[in-house]
Amino acid sequence: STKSSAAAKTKAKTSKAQPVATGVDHESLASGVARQIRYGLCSTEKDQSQLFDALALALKEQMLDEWRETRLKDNDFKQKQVAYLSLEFLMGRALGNALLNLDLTEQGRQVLAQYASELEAVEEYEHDAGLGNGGLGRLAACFLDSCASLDLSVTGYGIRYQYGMFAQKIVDGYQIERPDYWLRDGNPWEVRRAHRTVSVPFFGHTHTYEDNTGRRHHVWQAGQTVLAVPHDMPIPGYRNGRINTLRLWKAEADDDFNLAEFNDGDYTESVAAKNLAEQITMVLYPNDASENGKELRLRQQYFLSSASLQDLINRHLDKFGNDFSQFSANNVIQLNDTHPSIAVPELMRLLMDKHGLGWDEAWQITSSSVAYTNHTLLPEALERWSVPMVAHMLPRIMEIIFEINARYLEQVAHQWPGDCQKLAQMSIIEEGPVQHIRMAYLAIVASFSVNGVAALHTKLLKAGLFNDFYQLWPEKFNNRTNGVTPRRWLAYCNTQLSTLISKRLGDDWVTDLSKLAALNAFTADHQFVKQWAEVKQANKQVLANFVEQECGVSFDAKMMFDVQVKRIHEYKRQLLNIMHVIHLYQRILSGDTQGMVPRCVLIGGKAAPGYAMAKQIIKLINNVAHMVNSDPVVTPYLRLAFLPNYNVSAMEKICPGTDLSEQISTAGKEASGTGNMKFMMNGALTIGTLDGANVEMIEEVGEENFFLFGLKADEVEALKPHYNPSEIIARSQALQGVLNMLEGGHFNLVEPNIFDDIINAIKDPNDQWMLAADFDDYCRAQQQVAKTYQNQSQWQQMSIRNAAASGRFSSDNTIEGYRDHIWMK
Ligand code: GPQ
Repeated sequence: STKSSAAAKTKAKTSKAQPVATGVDHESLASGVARQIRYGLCSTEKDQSQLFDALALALKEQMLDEWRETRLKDNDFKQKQVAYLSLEFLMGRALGNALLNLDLTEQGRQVLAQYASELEAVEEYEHDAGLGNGGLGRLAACFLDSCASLDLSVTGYGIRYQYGMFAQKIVDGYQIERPDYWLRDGNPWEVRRAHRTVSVPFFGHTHTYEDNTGRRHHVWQAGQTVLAVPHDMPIPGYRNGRINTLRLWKAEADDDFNLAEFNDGDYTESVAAKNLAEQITMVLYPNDASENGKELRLRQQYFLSSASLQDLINRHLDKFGNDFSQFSANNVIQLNDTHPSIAVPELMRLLMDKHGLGWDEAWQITSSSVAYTNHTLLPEALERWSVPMVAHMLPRIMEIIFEINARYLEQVAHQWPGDCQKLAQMSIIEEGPVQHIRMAYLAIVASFSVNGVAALHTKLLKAGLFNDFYQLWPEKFNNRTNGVTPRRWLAYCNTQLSTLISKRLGDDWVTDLSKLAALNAFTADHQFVKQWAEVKQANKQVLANFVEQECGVSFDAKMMFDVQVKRIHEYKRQLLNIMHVIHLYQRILSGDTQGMVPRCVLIGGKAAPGYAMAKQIIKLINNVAHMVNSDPVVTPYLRLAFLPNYNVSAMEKICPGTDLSEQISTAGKEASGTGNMKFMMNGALTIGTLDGANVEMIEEVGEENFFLFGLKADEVEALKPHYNPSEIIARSQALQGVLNMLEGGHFNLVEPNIFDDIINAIKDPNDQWMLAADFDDYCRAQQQVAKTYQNQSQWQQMSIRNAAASGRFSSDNTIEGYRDHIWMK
């Protein structure tokens, strides 16, 4: 029946993103900026921050007509509507990207020139929208750009955190967290759309009654309701006239919020208590790939899920009234990890309790609308919510989860008759002193699609973590290898390389990155190779200036730039990197500089505030940097900097100027990685393990153009039971040298013992990350890097081959996969 809908039949066009003439009026940007300065800001001043606001406001104004037209068109449901639900959207800055996508960069420059300003200077006044932790949040942002550019009707639904990812300061080598009040100067891009406000229930109790026809009704008498007010951000497609929406919900108190509780109390106190409602969207939890079980986090998740689903349903009602027969043909809800998976029982609740559907009909709709993306195999990241907590905060939701579980376990019992262990093992409810809800299981049970984010990751999900489910429902599982948007991560952030590429290939590559493969034809063209090297050199100088400014460390653009930027996590092994730096340092001190290439090592990333080991690693990097950089014997060969406050706009300066990209996670632990792709696109070579999307990067570029080292995922698992680091240390001079130096307190003479946990971790037979096991092979691969770098013509050719092979990692390609195999299937 659902097959007959218009949306099901009218698939999105399957062509590549195609630039078309847009309705944007290029002439009026100048007058728009002038008017914004005069009437929008009521300003006479033309300082740079005012110019940023005026230009952003004028640009938003330019987008409004197409934004409205896009919305009106989509409200017709001719194309299936996708709701991308995510607790994180790591957008970074919007100005340069909007100018690029609207083809207004030149006009923008010219307008600013009239005010004696430069675009690059004005851009620095925009606060990063840091509404995410790392890869998962940035992936959502890249996806929004690709969806709009592919002319897909996809709405991002997220939370308008007032405080985004914390700002990281480094004081005496230690990480200090500072609040990121990114909205202090206002947000020129957003449009508050109060008329689409919805109300989200919390607490209270449920009761049931039968009406005179004998039908049972469930009523959730909420103890508290919170308003969700949409704040929309425009997502312009690349020169195609589509402006999609990122809808961010802000929590606000409704007029009788908490009034009941304060009935006998003070009027002013009860009004003041409205603050409690607003807490829900106050701050982003800064944990990357680890859950912390906080009640406020669950409130955020339910708030986002309920508000977004109500919004979807309201749009549906506007068009189809109370007829839900075509809902799942017209809508798909993509869950970005389990963070919004409470949407499953919430959709059931809304359909049954609010719109009168029966269980079977509601379940049919839910289980054919929801799709789930998993982003990690790490057990500490798998969300589990305590049953008593959910029962208290969301009583009706808890009832529905129990019912989903009961019905689903019948299916399990049918598949594995008499197997009680299977039932316990696969139950959505985990038994124990306190029952917990396994959110990943809930998501899998309710989803028509479950996908991993790289081929190896999906394979490991099917073979390990979700094997039981794979046996039950093999058809649900699929892989969608991650990608990054070539607009921000090449066309925008690396103007010089983009220009060089476009001179040879034309500019089709911006919407079809596979076109970069044609660069392979120029690896023997001396003129081209020389220009390629000159662009890298210029970008290295820009990066060196940035490092000098942010870290006070002088990087010499003639040295090799070796970079690892990502969240600090043990599995990502920044510690392995620093052990290699210490090894080089020792070699230099002992006069063994044979075959060494002068290198500048840059490491950046934030540690979750409660992650002690990650914080210790930051301190070690800073202390090693201090010793390395202050020794004139060492600095001609080696320099080291820790970059504070790594974020999206920092990466825009870093990836164009990097020679060597470090992707050195313990094999089997990094689901995909996406920084690896940004570096590759910009012509960096990679040193890495056979992990995540590295596997597919090697497939594309060839092992001879990649510095591969270390244990494979299956070897890591096989070694685990008899891993014996002391044996490995006894056989490795290099490793002994590093450990001796650490144990001798060389880097912490005035702070004894602060690195003891790190030293013990390396020697621990239970070290999951197997640092000692991979150390020697890592050093060998690093020597190969040095040798290759000394042959600059070979290095530059490899660099070109890497960029040429990066086409597969455009998020356009990834989104075409989601479109054809999940959303429009
Ligand atoms: N990832 Cl579960 C995050 O950034 N945060 C998370 O909470 C989880 C995963 C990352 C993952 O570690 C990377 O390997 C992926 O490339 C990225 O998600 C996007 O899929």
